Amino acid sequence: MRIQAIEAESEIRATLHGCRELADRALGHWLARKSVGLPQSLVRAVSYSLLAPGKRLRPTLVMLACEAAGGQRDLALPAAVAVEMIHTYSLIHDDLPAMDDDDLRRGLPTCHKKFGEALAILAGDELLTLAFEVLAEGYPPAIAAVSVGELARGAGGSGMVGGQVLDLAAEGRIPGEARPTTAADLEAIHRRKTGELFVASLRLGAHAAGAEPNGKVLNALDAYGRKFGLMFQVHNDLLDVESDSDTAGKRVGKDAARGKLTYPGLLGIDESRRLARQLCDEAVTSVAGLGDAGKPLIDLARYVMDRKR
Ligand code: GRG
Repeated sequence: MRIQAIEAESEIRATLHGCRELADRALGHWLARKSVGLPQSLVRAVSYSLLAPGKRLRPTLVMLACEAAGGQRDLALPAAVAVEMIHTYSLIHDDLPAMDDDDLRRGLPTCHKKFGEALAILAGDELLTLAFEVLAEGYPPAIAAVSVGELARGAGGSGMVGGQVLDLAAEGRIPGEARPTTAADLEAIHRRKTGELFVASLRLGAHAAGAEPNGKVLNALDAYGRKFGLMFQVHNDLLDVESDSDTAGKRVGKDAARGKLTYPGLLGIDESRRLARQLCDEAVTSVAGLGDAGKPLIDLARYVMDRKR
């Protein structure tokens, strides 16, 4: 059993490395292709944040979902790039003084610390817009149209942006919005704020492979994405309590300092760890029916549970 776990970990490390390399190359390619004629300051700010050393977890999910649906990794690349652009825009905007006010991201000064607030806002806007352009140019029209809808749902008010509003409301910072306080509220915040973009990543990968709408693969990926997203967030809250900023590559301990609604704050550390393990098991069960094609997703969920940043 122990040997199997060690083998699974070394396999997923190799898979993550391969996906990260592919994603980085594709990001560089699309950035170069779409930067011609743009103001150089904008290109510098966008490149700085997008090419900073992120884990490329969402692009990896796009690629693994594409393979789980029977496609080749290459097919997933435009969608992988688009999702990473949306994710990076959200990090740039989240770090702004009006939001989470952070000065360290991916081990580097945040975009607004380096380039000023106005250009950081515009770099985020550019990434948000460019993501959809990449989908439109990267796929045949039918797949592009479905993909644009998926990404908009994951990123917009029903997903990430809506979740961010509720997250700020929990800190009492959105006038007129009820203040979320319970564990159910917290789950609803994270389902939107981080979960929906994970679900969209998986669905985009399946569409790139030409998966049947509402078929077995898409349903399994949806269930996996929901559990994976929540597990990721519970674990993220734990890292904020338990890690240090050198290891995490960002400021830690800030959630409690700001009185944020978090899993360790609501449930305690031990119960949060138990919940993260349970969600991991449920994510694994969701894709067990996909056979060998789903194995990298299983190994990824277990690996992410052990991450330190
Ligand atoms: C500003 C519209 C808007 C949304 C912001 C996702 C988000 C909403 C804010 C990020 C704040 C945060 C730290 C959330 C916790 C989960 C999370 C998204 C962590 C960062 O993702 P990783 O760990 O980062 O995948 P890397 O840098 O590896 O890509």
